[in-house]
Amino acid sequence: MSGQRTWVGASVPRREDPRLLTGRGRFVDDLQRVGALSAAFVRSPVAAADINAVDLSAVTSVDGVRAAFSAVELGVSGLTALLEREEFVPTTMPILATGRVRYAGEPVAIVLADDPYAAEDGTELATVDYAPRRAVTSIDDALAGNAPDVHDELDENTFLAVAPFDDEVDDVFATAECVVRTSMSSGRQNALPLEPRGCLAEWVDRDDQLVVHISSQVPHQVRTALARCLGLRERQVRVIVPDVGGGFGLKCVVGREEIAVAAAALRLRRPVKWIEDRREGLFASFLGREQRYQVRAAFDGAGRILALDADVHCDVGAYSVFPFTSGVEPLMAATELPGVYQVPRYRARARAVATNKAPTAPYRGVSRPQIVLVMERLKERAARELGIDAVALRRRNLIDTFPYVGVNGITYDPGSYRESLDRCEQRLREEGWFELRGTAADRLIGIGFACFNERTGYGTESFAQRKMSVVPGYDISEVRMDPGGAVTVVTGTSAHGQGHETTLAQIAADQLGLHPDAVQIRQGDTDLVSYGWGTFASRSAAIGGGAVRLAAGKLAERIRAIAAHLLETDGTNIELADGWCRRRDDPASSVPIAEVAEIAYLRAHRLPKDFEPGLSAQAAFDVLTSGTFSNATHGVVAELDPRTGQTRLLRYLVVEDCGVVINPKIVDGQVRGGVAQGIAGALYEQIGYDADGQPSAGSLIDYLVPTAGEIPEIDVEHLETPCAFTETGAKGMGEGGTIGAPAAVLNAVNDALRDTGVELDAVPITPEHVLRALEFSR
Ligand code: MCN
Repeated sequence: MSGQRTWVGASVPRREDPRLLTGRGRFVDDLQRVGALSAAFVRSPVAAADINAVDLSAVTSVDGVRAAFSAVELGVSGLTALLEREEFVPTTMPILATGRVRYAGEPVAIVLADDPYAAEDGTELATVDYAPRRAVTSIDDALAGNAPDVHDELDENTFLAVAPFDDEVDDVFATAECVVRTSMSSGRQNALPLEPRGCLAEWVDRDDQLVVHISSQVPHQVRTALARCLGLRERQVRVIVPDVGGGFGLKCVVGREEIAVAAAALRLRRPVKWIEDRREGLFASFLGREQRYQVRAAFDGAGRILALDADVHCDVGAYSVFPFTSGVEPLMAATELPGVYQVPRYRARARAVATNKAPTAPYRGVSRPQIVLVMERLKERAARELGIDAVALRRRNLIDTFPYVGVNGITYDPGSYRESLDRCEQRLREEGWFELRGTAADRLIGIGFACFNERTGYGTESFAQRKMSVVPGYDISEVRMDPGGAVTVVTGTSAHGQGHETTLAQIAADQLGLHPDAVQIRQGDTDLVSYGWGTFASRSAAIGGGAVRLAAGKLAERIRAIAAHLLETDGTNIELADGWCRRRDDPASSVPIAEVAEIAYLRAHRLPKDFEPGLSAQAAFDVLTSGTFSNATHGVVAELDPRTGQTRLLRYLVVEDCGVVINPKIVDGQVRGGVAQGIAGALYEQIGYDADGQPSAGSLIDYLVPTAGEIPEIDVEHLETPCAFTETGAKGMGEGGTIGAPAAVLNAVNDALRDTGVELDAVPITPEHVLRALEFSR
């Protein structure tokens, strides 16, 4: 890539990969401290019970165990996540369960020992006297008249019930030519990052600080929560995020275990480390996705949608998580259901329902995989009833003039909704899949499409509408150049697999006329930047990238001013490129950027008069609109095996548009990873619960994570509609793959089953579901 002058748009190889692929990454568990203790948790074996007594006296008899604390002994208050809405009922998630447990796996006590094995042995000697209660294990269970309360404060086990759009739609349904209904459900999933949760907490006297290394997506939010729970000033807490092996939303909320570990470290004045094991990570961390939709849609005879009426129930588990709360899934679902389609009239009701299961976090895509599933099934069903081609029916309904103000009040910025569908269909046609579908009578082959958008770059205004008590949105970056001309970019975003060390360096390099190798990204440390919101909601390219570009632009101005002084011209006449400052009117008149940097620090007497020494600049960036929407169409060809019921995906095509692509290779990787997670939800992964609330998945033998063997090659094509109001023209895209895949796969499976008269309306689609459908048709 030598000779290249602009870096945004280039497939620069990921700079983080050499260290990660050769075992030189540094994750929390790689960190060692002299005298550190290991933590393990005594967890509730039952889903619902009163705690009569916790006796930890035998625990300390285990060789190597140094201490054990119940909630009372640890004495730390819980986390209360708030939505400032009348419809929201605040509840508290205690750090360790007090008086009552609400899900199997809930932490009741913490054991500290010389090593993790002794700590785990210690947990087995804890005696907890549980008085079991009847567990609430499903949405129906929770809403039944005689249901036990998961929290005393809740009415009908409901954390939040909203009806944000309440159009009078009944008259439309009464007269519409075609009304279709769907009742969709999706299984409970675990985001399952390769690296489980973990932290190392220690008190550092010299800095008067609690230092917590943690596997997290949101270091500053963890700092805020730790300071609040432990009664410290925010300055007294430093949260550092080393390399992270994935988060997928599970690590963008604050875990109670990490707070308990920090409290123990404070109490014992010794470093304490906790690394979650796979078993507790599977069912006792944060889960997601268990939702049910009852939706009807009215269409005219030409297949145009007239009205949408939705009832959404999200099983959010036992607690509201900090800071996003249990409201995040229902609010997202109700607000964004219309998606890429023009919906003139809309009514929605949505609830966050409490059950005796581990709480949910905003898992990649947050409700959008489900709402796309719903909309795309409605389209297929209406097409079938009206005898219209389903792709043509989609085209008739897609938003086609921009900006478009939806019935939900959201302003959709320009995208390539129509073009991505056209291109996706065209390619599958040209490849001959439609003929194969039509003629292969002995093979069950189906084709499925899903059109969707992904709202990204949520700024302060969008989050404020949710009415969270802490409001994410903007981000901050500082760019510094050292006396040798090398650049450090500090950012409030916090990558955990997305490759920001590469892409943010590309953005800064372009502003400064440098090679990206001259730019080092520093992130994930609350002492580096005053506040930052971390990485979630596909915000980092759009918002974090905006702050980096602005800060690098300010720094470039300073460099230009010094160079102009040295070259006896004014700043506007100076161009920064290839590591040089050149006069535009006389390119032979130039000075290396490195020399400017040296002067800024080491020979400041050569600076312009009254010029502040040093080279650094800071900027914040925010998006003050509804956000920016990337979009895509997924096209899938599926084949069902009539003997085993297995679904095999023969072809997977993504035509996507995320505005200006900063790094095509990284975007492709993000799309492919996302699609794999979407296929996992469509065909394989689910945590079930028995009537007592015991989770079915205790290991990866029961929780079916697809391997490379089950994931087809994923072909990605890019369209590019630049965003008008992000600094880089980029829209976010980190969740899109996951959002489109379940709907595209379900549509393909239903298409393959088209002659059976059976339609599947739940994910995951198991071989049993497929066999039952085939059985039904015989
Ligand atoms: N990018 C780009 N051009 C664009 C848009 C994005 O080159 N037009 C690049 C970005 O610079 C960044 C990556 O693509 O390197 C993703 O960018 P973005 O869409 O801004 O998303 P975030 O970086 O904010 O990542 C969050 C998103 C979410 S919400 C989840 S969940 C998720 C995901 O990203 N979890 C992940 N991708 C993941 N990837 C990995 N490996 N691990 C996770 O836990």
